[in-house]
Amino acid sequence: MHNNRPGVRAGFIAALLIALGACSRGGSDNLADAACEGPGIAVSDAWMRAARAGQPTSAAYLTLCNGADTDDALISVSLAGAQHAELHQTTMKPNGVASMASSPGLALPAGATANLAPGGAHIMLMGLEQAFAPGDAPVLRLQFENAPAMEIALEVRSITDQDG
Ligand SMILES: [Cu+2]
Repeated sequence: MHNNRPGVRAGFIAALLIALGACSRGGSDNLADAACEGPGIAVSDAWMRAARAGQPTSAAYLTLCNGADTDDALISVSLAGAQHAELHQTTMKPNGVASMASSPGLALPAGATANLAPGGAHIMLMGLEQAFAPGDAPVLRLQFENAPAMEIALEVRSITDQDG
């Protein structure tokens, strides 16, 4: 039976190293370890929550993969049909209440993948001028510190019950 022990311990140490690696990134907790191959920045899984007519706000999410050799940052976003869009970060307070604040930019180190997903970083869409329904393809414009600006069509998903 005790033959199993080294395996168990190795597994525990591996888990510990993964946890330490996650902490050492210091604040960039949206970064994932998924491999990212160039050239340039690639966007995937870009979507926004559907919005009814008259609804003032919604949120958009996406995955950014910086395949370039240089660090970059997402510094500005805008959406056709929304007066204003900005990067937000949702955090959980000690009392369990979620709150969000605008963040100045999203760091994209060379080779890193950043996930904007419900409960974390997101693109806040404000001053909506129209409804957004599944089947629409609103255009999101992304501006980076170094890479050229990019326009992508968002998939609209009928999830409206939650902010962030
Ligand atoms: Cu927000």
